[in-house]
Amino acid sequence: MSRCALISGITGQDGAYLSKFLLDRGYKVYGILARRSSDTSWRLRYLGIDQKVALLEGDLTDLSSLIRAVEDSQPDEVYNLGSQSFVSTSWAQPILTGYVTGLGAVHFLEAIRLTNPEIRFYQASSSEMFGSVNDPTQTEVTPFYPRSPYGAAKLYAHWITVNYRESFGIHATNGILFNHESPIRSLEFVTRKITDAVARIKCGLQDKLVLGNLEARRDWGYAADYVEAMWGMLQKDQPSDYVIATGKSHSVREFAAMAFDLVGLSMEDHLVSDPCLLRPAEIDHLCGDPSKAILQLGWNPNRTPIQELVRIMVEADIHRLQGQDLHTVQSRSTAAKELNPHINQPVATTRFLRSS
Ligand code: NDP
Ligand code: GDR
Repeated sequence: MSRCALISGITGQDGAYLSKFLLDRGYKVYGILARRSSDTSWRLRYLGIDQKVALLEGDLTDLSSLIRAVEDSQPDEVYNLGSQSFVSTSWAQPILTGYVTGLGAVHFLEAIRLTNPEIRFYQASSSEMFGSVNDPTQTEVTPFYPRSPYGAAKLYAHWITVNYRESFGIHATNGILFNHESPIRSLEFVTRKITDAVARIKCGLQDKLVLGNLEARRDWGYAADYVEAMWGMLQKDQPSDYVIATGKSHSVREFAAMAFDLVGLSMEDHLVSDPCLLRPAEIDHLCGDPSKAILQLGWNPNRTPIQELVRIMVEADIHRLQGQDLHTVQSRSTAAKELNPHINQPVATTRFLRSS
């Protein structure tokens, strides 16, 4: 009999790639769809799987809807990918971020404990939990020091997952994933903001790319590679926590330079840094050590080098703008954000910076 998975955040970047990965392996895939006033399934269409997944109405802040979703889908595996996932927004909406990104995890764990504790559970933990780091690379035992309401909410979700594993014997696993990107990354995240802008500048539709901190360093990988690790974690007999990363970090400036180089444009002619886009508290440097995942999951961190990732994203954005990829167009609300580079910044930061 085919296995069955239930995914929160199925309309997000990772939810879409994970669904495709599981469908290709013969899984029946259910997703939790939070009610929105407009269509959010463009990523599922992009991957050609919108008709192949079953969507159940629910919300991570509503325990009863999660219990119903678990009862209706009878999953073998639950992947909790749903989240208010934009770090900047977490300063503007810290309480909502706590409810969805933090408490959402315990709601799901309770739904599992009350219905069928045999279900295996994956929690989307994040490198943002490391925050201020002293060591050059971070592992599963590096101490946490989150620097945003988002990081703090993820830390609660992380530890409650460990707690349900130890208290109730649930097969509950944290994947501590470092930044991973793709052509279906939302436009507010820096990599997609860069590749979209570079494509627009190349096509004569835009002149400037306005960013915040150009020196922040991140460990960027390709989302399609990372979902395989999520699945791999739930196939292990014993649950554990795993860092998923490439082991290499680059600055925002270096990422932008690669994108401009690719299309033969000079970054100096187009890139501007605006202090209004700085965060109230920044994480200067993150770089993961995926040794445990390589050893225990057989996961390969080198499948998509960063130059290849940048190429995939820039080419997809140029394709979109040339109208060859109309079915991937994002919702109007997301698209509107790109028009105003300040819209995604926390109000408090902007006020602080303007008055200082
Ligand atoms: P996205 O922002 O692309 O997707 C977030 C998903 O969560 C969307 O499907 C969204 O639904 C859903 N969601 C938001 N609020 C609720 C709610 N109240 N109830 C149910 N669903 C909700 O994130 P990613 O795919 O990039 O990331 C997946 C997970 O991994 C997230 O938890 C993120 O925090 C975490 N993570 C991501 C990393 C990355 O680099 N991408 C790295 C480390 C961790 P809708 O579309 O309707 O808004
Ligand atoms: P991050 O991703 O906060 O790491 O969270 P993001 O792409 O938003 O920022 C990365 C770094 O780039 C700097 N930066 C800018 N960021 C944005 N968004 N816009 C800009 O204009 C800009 N200029 C510079 C930021 O300051 C930061 O240092 C992502 C999310 O997917 C989380 O959900 C996930 O948990 C972590 O990755 C791991």
